[in-house]
Amino acid sequence: MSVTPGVDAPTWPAEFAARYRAAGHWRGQTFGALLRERAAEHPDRTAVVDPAPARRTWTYRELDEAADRLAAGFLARGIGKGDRVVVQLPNTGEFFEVVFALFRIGALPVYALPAHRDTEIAHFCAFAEAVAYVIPDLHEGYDHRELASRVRAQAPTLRHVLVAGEPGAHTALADVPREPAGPFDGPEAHELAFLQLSGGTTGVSKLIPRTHDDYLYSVLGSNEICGVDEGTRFLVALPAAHNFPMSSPGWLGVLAAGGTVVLCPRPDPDTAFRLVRDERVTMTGLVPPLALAWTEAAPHTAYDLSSLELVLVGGAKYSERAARRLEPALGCRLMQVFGMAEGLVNYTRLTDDPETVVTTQGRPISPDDEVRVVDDADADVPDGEFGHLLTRGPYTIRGYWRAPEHNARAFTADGFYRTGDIVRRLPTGHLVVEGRAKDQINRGGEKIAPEEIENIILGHPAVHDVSVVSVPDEYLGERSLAYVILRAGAEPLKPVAVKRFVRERGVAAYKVPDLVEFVDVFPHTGVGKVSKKHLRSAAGRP
Ligand code: OOB
Repeated sequence: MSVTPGVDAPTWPAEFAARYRAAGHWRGQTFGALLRERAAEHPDRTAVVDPAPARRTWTYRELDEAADRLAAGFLARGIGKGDRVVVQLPNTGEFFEVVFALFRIGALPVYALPAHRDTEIAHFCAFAEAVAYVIPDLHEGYDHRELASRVRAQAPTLRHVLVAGEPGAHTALADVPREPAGPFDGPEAHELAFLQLSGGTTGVSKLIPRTHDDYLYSVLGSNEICGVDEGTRFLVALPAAHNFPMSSPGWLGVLAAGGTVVLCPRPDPDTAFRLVRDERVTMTGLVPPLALAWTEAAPHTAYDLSSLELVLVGGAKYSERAARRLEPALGCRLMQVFGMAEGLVNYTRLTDDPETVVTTQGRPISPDDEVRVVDDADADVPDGEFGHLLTRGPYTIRGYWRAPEHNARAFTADGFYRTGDIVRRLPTGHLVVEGRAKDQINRGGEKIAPEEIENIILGHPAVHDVSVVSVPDEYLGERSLAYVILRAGAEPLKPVAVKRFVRERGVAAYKVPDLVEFVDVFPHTGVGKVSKKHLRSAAGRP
């Protein structure tokens, strides 16, 4: 199932592509070629450490060869260029073998998170017309093989379910033939590398098509900003499939620089601190609630954290108060990162003064990132004033995968992405994130589209109407609250029954409403729509 450029995935107009190539941003290198290059330069250096349950390592040569052999095995199974493969693996070494094998043959990983369940996986398989789905056997006590059996029954394009571990009714990843790689028709750097998930504001999440060229540019730019080199030992504390730990500077940045990726099975301070000590970790990326947990635990830990040099914090707003505490507690530098899977990534810089690092969310990677801050009528506002952030540039997509109608709203006519974030730009170019215009909940970095959860709750026979909003939370930043209006004459429900109903529909646990309240009416806006602003303020949020 091939990909038609410009149709399945909108691309950059020719004059922009030519400009980004001429500037040297797009280098014409694929991820597969990059790994090959590093393996040739230093075959015996450690690329990946998977510490759990028994410590396993991959040298650059081993990872390169494993990717080649698995690539050949995928081809032998009929998985080829342009095919979509939903990859739902936790932070394990197999994740790297699988994604690099797919990159090499030009098949596109669709990055699911380990938390995703039936609703999300079925959607990814159907929408991407996936031919294969790669899972662990059990993860955190959950049997992904059963999930795969249910999804497979309703996904006509899905030909393979590959299991890292005991396969059950499916095929073991280990049984995919590991043939010596022959010559094959790999991707070109301007072609798609993978489909990333959007945080989403609509009932179902959109897929984000990223090319080798555009993505590598952001990754190598991130390496420069973060000082990543062959001595970097990066802890992947967040799920490896997420854009932040993949590219900011993330595992791809570290592998591009010849450093070492250390996988963290769980990001709690106890697990992570032990790994920092044992593996002499120098760098990691965290969402704000984790950064806070690490900050609070560090002064009391018995583990030696002195190898840590830099912690990046992003994915959600990091409060200034929490930011001020990180460096003294962890004994390392802090960098804030404000990024999005659609493209634009901002970092504070190692050369910024300490106030800028704790009070801003950084400035863009590239001089060719175009940033506009505009009012409701798309007119630019002066620096220092609040406005909607629009952006266009060498690594920001021009449209979502197969979503022309949504693209017409999410992008301006001249190709700027409407981020949905409300920011202020300082004269230095640094951005301060002040809020959000998009209908989304950011639960400690995990994004929830209220509409998706509202649609599920509306399926309950006792429910007349529902509105899901965010409420402030000291630890997570935001939590979700479902306001529910029951049908006249319906049996009263308990909040827990609504939560159970959502959970049983099979969605990621972080999307189950934290709170449920029953009301008689919603406040409405002038045009008769439910006013989320009023609901949020009723819940104590301005
Ligand atoms: C990262 O990517 P996504 O795609 O999960 O979410 C993007 C959205 C942004 O539009 C913004 O609303 C929010 O997440 N966000 C932040 C933030 N970083 C992301 N809001 C406030 N402060 C921040 N520092 O979350 C992502 C991708 C790459 C690197 C880092 C984060």
